[in-house]
Amino acid sequence: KSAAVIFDLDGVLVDTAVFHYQAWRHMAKEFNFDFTEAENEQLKGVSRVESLELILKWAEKVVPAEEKERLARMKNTWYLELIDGMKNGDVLPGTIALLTYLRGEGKKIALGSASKNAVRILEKTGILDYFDAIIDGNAVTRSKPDPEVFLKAAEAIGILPADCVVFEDAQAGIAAARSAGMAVIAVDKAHALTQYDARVNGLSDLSPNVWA
Ligand code: G16
Ligand code: MG
Repeated sequence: KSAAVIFDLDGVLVDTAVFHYQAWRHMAKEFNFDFTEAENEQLKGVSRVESLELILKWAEKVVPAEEKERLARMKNTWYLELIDGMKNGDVLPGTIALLTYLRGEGKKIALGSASKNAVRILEKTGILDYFDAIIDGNAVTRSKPDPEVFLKAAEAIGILPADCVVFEDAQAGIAAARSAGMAVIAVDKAHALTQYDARVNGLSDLSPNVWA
C-alpha cells in the first residue's frame, strides 16, 4: 500500500522516445553518423548532455565545448518541433484512467523525469493538473541512476520514500528508485529490464485493485 506514486515521463506516460530518436538521428546526420534504434534504447532516462556525449563517443567524434552546445541546442529545436505536434490526450494507453483513479483515492502524484521539457509536454498533452509536484531535468544536478530526482519528488509531496512507488521504463530509472528506497513497477513490454518489484506492459495493464 503506497501513499504516493511517482511517474517517469518518457516511455511511461507519453511516447516521446520516438521523437528523441528522430531528433538525435537528424543531428547525427550532420556528421554522417548512422544513429540506430538500438543505440537510442541506451539513451532512455539519460540526460540530454550525457546522451550527446554517448553519441559522440559511438561516432568516435571529438568536438569542442561550443560545438557540443550547438549540437545539443539543434537537437532540442528539432525535438520541440515534434513535441509541438502533440495534442491534448496524446498519452500512452491507461494514463488518464490511472491518474484519475489515483486522484480519486487521494494519492499524491509526482513526476520524476530527466527531461528539461517535461512541463511543456504535460501541458501539451493536457495532464499537467494531475501532478502535485514536478521534479524534472531543471530541478536536479545528478542524473538517474542517482536517486536525487525521486528523493526530491518525495520531499516535494511530503511523503517518505518508503511509501512511494515509482513507474519506470529505463534501467537507470529503476536503479535510481531502488537506491531512493522506493518500490518500482517496470513499464517493460519487451521484458528487457531487471531489478523491479513488479512489471507491466503498459499502464493499461493495471486494474485498480493493485492499489487496494
Ligand atoms: C527523458 C528521456 C531521455 C532524454 C531525457 C532528457 O527522460 O528518456 O531519452 O534524453 O529525458 O530530455 P530533454 O532533452 O527533453 O531534457 P525520462 O526521465 O522522462 O524518461
Ligand atoms: Mg523514461
